[in-house]
Amino acid sequence: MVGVKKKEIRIGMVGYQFMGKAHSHAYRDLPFYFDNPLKPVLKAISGRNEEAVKEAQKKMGWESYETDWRALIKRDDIDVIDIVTPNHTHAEIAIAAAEAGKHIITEKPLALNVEDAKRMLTAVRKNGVKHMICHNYRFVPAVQYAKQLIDEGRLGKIYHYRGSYLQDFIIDPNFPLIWRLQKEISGSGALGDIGAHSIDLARFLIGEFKEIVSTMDTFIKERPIGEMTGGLSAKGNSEEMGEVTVDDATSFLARFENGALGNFEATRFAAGNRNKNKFEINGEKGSIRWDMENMNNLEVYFTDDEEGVQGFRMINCTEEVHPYVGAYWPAGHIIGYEHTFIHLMDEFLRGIAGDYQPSPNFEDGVKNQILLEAIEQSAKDKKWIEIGS
Ligand code: SOE
Repeated sequence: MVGVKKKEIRIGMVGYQFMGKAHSHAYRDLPFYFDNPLKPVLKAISGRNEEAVKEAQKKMGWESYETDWRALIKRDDIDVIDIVTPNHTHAEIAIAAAEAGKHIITEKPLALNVEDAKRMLTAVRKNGVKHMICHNYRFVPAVQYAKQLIDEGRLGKIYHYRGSYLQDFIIDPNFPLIWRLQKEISGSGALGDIGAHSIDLARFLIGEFKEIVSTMDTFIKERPIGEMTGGLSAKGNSEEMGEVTVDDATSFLARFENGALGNFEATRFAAGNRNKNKFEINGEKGSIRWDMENMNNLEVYFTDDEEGVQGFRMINCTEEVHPYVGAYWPAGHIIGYEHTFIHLMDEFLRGIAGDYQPSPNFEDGVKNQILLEAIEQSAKDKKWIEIGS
């Protein structure tokens, strides 16, 4: 309603690099496109390097900064803590934020291991705060539309799920040993960084995993010690070498609770594939496929299409009927990567305002982490593993 001032929700963000930029942009653009009951206020950003955090504060439009996340959490002018730091810090920050009564949104994977992930879930439940994990690809309009088609039964019984996430940013052996390649900071490699997204998409689209078997490898075992950035374009700056302690590539097979068979691949060694996150789902009445590199399009095939004109057809998911896109441009005017974060934040703030728990949340994060751990274990033991809850 014109003239009615919206209730503000005050955000405090820990971290400010790649994901910090994506989240900051989402909070800023959200009110421009969506009529969310809450108006995000970029209250404070935190980081240990004062120069860098000050620079980020100015550039991304935050009101103030802190150099210690503990100080951020103590502030009573902050309602939400947004965690965009490397993975090994998620648990400590999230648990402290929950205990301080803040709502929490964190980057994926939830933690380094299942034990920490479960402690995080316990903390948010005990303190009654809302929580979310940033599996942003769920919020691509074409992916949301695929989910609608599947839920309406347009594919019938599901037989196959094929999910792959292919990147190539570390294929050069001189690419440095960034934190994403160190197990004690990242938990795992391609598996937890990008395979986690494929796992989340599969769970979102067709349901829970029943069992898995996997194999993984580290092709380049040592790399130059680099800058401590997560940057996908980091440069080596030393003769000194350090050990890569995570997987470069992981493949796994799965069976789902609904009887479908799954085939998954996560790799950072697929030359030419910059960010190819894709899936194909085959059911008794048709198939659906999607690829992040053409994120607005969904390809569908239905067995009951007329003979002679059967074949995959491409839907450009930019029409009013497609989720989220009506808020932007006329049909055919596409949206991009950054918009997935706007949709995710919109859902998060609606959950806080409407007092419901949005998804994907820490419960999804724990289920994802159980799979990540099982996949690593299976590769070690060379055996199928049942997925518990
Ligand atoms: C790097 O591999 C990365 O930024 C991931 O960390 C993100 O989760 C993925 O969306 C894009 O690639």
